[in-house]
Amino acid sequence: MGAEELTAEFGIAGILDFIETQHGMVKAVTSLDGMTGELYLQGAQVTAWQPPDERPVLFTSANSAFAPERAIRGGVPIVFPWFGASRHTPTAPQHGFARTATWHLDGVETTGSGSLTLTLSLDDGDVGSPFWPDRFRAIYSVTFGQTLSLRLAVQNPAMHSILFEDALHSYFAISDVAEIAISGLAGATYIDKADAARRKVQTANLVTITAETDRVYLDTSGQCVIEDRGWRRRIVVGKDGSASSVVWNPWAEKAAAMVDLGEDAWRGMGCVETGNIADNEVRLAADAEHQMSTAISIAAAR
Ligand code: TA6
Repeated sequence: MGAEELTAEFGIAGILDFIETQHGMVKAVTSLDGMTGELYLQGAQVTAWQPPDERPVLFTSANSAFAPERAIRGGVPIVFPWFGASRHTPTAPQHGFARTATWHLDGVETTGSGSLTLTLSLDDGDVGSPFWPDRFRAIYSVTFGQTLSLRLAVQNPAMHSILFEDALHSYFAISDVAEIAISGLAGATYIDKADAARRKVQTANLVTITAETDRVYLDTSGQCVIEDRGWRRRIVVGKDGSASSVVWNPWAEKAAAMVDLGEDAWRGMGCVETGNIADNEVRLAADAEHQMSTAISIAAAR
């Protein structure tokens, strides 16, 4: 469906509109009680969310491709059905196909408390991936409000179980990478992808970033908090149905090689992701549903 048809069917005057970008991509733009947000149909990717009287919470690169079937650099990409490189098919696209597929918008709902929920879906018939033979149906609900709530449900219509990884690969806007500390991961074991995937334990109470950081924390179901001293705010990342958390910043050298990121942009972004990865991959029984969600909110600095 094009932007005009979507606006006709789902648009809400002054609250929700659909726009076609110069690259032919369709996005939803919302504004409600001072809160603003944005979501692309490609990847069902939230690319902006800003509560009233607050700085933008999500980071989206100005150098991102924003072109059909190219991953958007920033916001909240949906990683499914594999995280990183596929263990089965090295030629398969990094982080799966969900983030470059076009999702269907199935419903829009406003609630009395100043929030707007969009419900989107994707199934195997939409992607026909040569890299993943299984049937699935994914349903994603996005609630823009004082809190940004994201819930991914994956259904298995097959007669046998399926195995997959998933993640909500959130990019947060920060004052400076040197000014943040992340709590909620103390004591957890992590796979250090910046150090030959060695397994280590998070001994320090807070995670700070002083070099390329790419860690998959395992068996951790608690919330994370990004304490940003520079902007004197805390980004609270609550979650459910997720046993893994990922912390990522490419740092200078890797960032310089990423055309869709740009020279110094890496200083102003930090990924704290919610997922089920590696040892925590999901085995979903026949006819069953898996749900994973994250709720992102802003709190004042302590
Ligand atoms: O979540 C961290 C990570 O897996 C890193 O290894 C890095 O590759 C990042 O994702 C970005 O991946 P992308 O495919 O979007 O360039």
